[in-house]
Amino acid sequence: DSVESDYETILVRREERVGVITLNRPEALNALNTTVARELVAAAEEFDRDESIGAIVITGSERAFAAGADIAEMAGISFREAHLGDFVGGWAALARLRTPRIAAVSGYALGGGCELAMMCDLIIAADTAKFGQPEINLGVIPGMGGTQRLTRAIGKAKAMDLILTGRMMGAEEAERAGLVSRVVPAAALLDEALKTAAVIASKSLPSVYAAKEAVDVAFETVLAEGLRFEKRAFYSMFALGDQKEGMAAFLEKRKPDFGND
Ligand code: CO8
Repeated sequence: DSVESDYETILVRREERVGVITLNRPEALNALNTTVARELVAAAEEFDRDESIGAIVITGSERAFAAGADIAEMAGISFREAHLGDFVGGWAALARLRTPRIAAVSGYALGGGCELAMMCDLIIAADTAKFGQPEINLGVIPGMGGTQRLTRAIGKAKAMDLILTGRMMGAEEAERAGLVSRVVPAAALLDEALKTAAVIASKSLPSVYAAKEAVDVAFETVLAEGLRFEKRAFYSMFALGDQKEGMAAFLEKRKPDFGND
């Protein structure tokens, strides 16, 4: 473990090939203000540029992953300021990073918190996790992908239910609905997330990037385009030393030694 930098609202460390970012505004249940946005995106971008990092874990506290955008910061914003200032626009950079991200969610993941979790590639939830898009209760709607990513993740029926009522959904329901990859006891959450991240980080980096990109295309486009993209990406893997090594290792009944090239 080593602390990488001094941030005000997040803690950043690395565990071998895994970068760990912990939201750290306990006084506001990790509400996402502009400082959190700037710091979290900067830390994640730094990990993304670092070839020795193969996966990123984003987590919060036991009580809250993040209880949403910071309502105190947002309350007074005018339409003009929102529109011209694009105050949630900076978050999009996070979703574009190549490095796989795991959200390790305990407690509340509401509004922007749920949206942040959905910007990750996998969500691992503690049995205490509560997901929701309660923006409707504040007289607004989700603004950081909630209406789009939640609908694609869990379908129209459940997305409408959650977004129109603002109710919370527990970890079990979230797993059944397909939002969450795994549910584990709260005490085991970080360990499970770190182990999963380490498994991903042990694979060939170029294959992981290609696999993630291809799944993302399925999420973002129509089937025909996705299949075309997948085939191109698949064929391109045969230019890699790691493809030769991975297949040779299988045929020789040994473990592959990937060189990430
Ligand atoms: N913003 C600012 N402060 C918050 C937030 C928040 N979203 N959530 C909690 N807090 C603060 C509380 O004000 C309180 O502060 P204080 O102790 O100074 O009064 C402290 O955190 C603890 O919270 P509570 O006392 O309310 O704790 P409870 O256990 O009683 O309740 C809840 C927990 C149910 C999570 C409750 O705090 C709550 O409902 N929070 C708001 C949830 C919400 O509405 N989130 C959606 C916000 S809108 C949004 O996310 C829009 C997204 C679009 C753009 C995203 C950009 C990032």
